Amino acid sequence: MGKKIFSGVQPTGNLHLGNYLGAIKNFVDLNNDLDNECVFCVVDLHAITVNQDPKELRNNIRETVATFIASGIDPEKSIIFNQSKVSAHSEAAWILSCVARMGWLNRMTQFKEKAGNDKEKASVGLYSYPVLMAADILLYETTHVPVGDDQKQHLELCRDIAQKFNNDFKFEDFFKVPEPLIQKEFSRIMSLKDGSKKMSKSESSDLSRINLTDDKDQIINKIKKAKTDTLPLPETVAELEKRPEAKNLIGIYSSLANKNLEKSIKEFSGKNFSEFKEKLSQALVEKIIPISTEIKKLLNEKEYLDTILLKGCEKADKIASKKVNKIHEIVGF
Ligand code: AQP
Repeated sequence: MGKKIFSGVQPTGNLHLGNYLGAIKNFVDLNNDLDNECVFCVVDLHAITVNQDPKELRNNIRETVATFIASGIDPEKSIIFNQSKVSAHSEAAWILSCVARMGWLNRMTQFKEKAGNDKEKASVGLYSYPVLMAADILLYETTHVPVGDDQKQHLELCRDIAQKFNNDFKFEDFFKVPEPLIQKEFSRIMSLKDGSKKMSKSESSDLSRINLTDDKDQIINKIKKAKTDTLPLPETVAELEKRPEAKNLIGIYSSLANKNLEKSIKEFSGKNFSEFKEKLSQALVEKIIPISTEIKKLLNEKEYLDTILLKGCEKADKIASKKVNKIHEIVGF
């Protein structure tokens, strides 16, 4: 039987290699399986949990759609839409926020990381973000959620919320309890400047990430400047444990080449980083340049992108509004 897939990407600009290898690449494979029903959401409501410039946000919404399509998601096969235009998401999020417990949210590490030392000044939305994420997923009878490793905890919370709602209202299986689809290897791509930090859009240095809109020279330059250590490449996987930057770069190479770490290590063991980096740049250019060229082309076709969103919103709204109406009945509205 096919899977019902839901996942989202925030339109916060600078979509990067981590987003691609951790999530979007997986979306494409799931989209290509004819048995699956996929919904891919541009989560603009999530984006405004931190300040956004309205004009940039509008452009970033289109850029996210363009990235989905340029990466290989077929808008005829999968639903692509933006969250703010399907009001069931906000409605369900409110109801589910009355089911979720403060204690559960207090444990979310992403809030702690993003709010930093000044939690008092973080938006309430940033705190309750995982409840909205649960609503997104649960509205579509989702069976599987493809995400990067950083979203694992939010997905566990979503499962807890679904189960508590089903229990509280004595409605077994009303919400399907979704399974995470997190790749076993390479599910967390790290910064090119610091192997202990996640590659991220909000990192101030552009040299820390490969953007999906980077050109060939930018990619080559970023890989040249990527942090490494002074040792030659290792001979075993175990040796990588204490070498986070080397592990990350070999991981990126392996993921692009669809190889496991062991195979890549065999290919490069004992060689120096400059030789490896050349091969890595080549693999990146081969993968990223066709995507970045297509993104740039699609960004000139605003009407086409807007039509995809409009059609996607109509399809998504049909599914989500039906589910939210049932939620109303169940809670007694
Ligand atoms: N470094 C990463 N490695 C693997 N997967 C990643 N994802 C994000 N970063 C990595 C996955 O990409 C999907 C979309 O993420 P998002 O854009 O909605 O939000 P995010 O996880 O907050 O992305 P960033 O880049 O880390 O943004 P900032 O800098 O704003 O915090 C998700 O499935 C995510 O797991």
